Amino acid sequence: MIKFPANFMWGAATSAPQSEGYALSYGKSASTWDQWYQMAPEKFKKDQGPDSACDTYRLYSEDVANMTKIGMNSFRTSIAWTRLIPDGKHVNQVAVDYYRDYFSQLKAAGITPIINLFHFDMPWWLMEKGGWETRESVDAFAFYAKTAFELFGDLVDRWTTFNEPIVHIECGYLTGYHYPDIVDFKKAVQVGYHTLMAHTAAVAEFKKVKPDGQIGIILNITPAYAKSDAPADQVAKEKADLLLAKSFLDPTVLGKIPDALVELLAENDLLPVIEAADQQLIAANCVDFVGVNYYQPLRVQAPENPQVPAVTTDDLYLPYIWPERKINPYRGWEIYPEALYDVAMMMKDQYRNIPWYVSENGMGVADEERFMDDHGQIQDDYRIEFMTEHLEQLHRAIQDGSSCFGYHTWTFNDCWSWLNGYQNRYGFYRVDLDDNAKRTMKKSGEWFRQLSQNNGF
Ligand code: BGP
Repeated sequence: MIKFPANFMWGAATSAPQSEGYALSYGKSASTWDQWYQMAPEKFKKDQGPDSACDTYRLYSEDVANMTKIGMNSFRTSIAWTRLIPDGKHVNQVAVDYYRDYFSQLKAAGITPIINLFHFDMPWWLMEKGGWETRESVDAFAFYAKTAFELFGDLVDRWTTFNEPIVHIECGYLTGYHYPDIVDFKKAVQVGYHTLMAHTAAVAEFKKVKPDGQIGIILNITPAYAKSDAPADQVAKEKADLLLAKSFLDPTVLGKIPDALVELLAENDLLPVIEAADQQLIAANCVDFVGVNYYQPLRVQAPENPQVPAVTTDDLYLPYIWPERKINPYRGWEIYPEALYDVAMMMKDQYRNIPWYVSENGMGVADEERFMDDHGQIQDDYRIEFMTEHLEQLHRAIQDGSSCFGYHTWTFNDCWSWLNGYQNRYGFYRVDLDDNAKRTMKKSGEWFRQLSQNNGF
């Protein structure tokens, strides 16, 4: 029997833009996603835009009841910046009422809310001024954060600032899956830096408004694995670790941007514009906890003829496909639970054993209706196996001293996922878009209830 520590958090995560729907209703203004969808709907799988999110705005009470049914004791979602402060200045009371009722219902059901502030949903009014490219974004985010802490701080004790900052940086400015869909390494680094400073400013506000609360950040983390022991592959691994993991872990947990990262950026003419007081602010505003999103490992090899200065990350490290890998055939991602052990031990050994939790882990499946039985239930044994294997590794790391306090899956209801629309299903509940967003529990929901009731398996 595998038992997890007392008070372990069992739950799931989603985000406002992926679950709420009503993207331009009830006073909400457009985010980059809402605007991009208006401009280029063909980019979105099956033309499914943010309005196809799974209707939580209307169905949140039912969702809270469904969370209870599968034994969740905690849940992460986000606030939509564009719903709460549509013009960046004035609070939308309709949004305040909605979020207050939602968070109150969670608490009344014994489900601890973890509330995140930014899940890739940049307000369009700010994007028009440059989004995270401008320093103005730092102050705008700090104002939003302070407002949210003041409005909901009595209901929510645990907060996070950003979900996967590396993703909006990479996808927006290097690989083209998020707006503004450009390739510009220098801008990517500046966007990353302003994101870090926006996070820092939000933590500073939090310490003033809610000194008794807990503030963290959600990072997609895996230690990079090099193709070989050859020095060039090892250097590629170090560069990937610096850019993708240490860039946010070091300043947010240890209070300092690593010197080696500064050197790497300088060598490639990528240093961002900074302000004199920034380092002091970073040092004074470390997080209380970290959320780690983990899906698949990062495997890298040395690039063959890299350009200097680097034009894209391909000049620093290249993806490597491990021939022996086990793959999720329904999403194409490698399955490697051992990386969760490695990341857990990295948190222990390199990040002062800070309290952390798995804030996303899950298995995406395309065309999941093929696994529906005669009673209309999805028989997702593959997902149960995936999670069990990851939990075994997590448990091993906790036995070895890593301070992990919870496991949240991605996700609770099947939800809308950016350009991928509804292609990859992850939920414990199937959402039927043709039947008024009807929720039906999958087999994994029943499994999760047992898991949480037994605090193990
Ligand atoms: C994570 C994001 C989520 C969600 C998930 C699944 O990185 O935090 O927002 O999108 O990935 O992604 P996909 O639907 O592309 O498989």
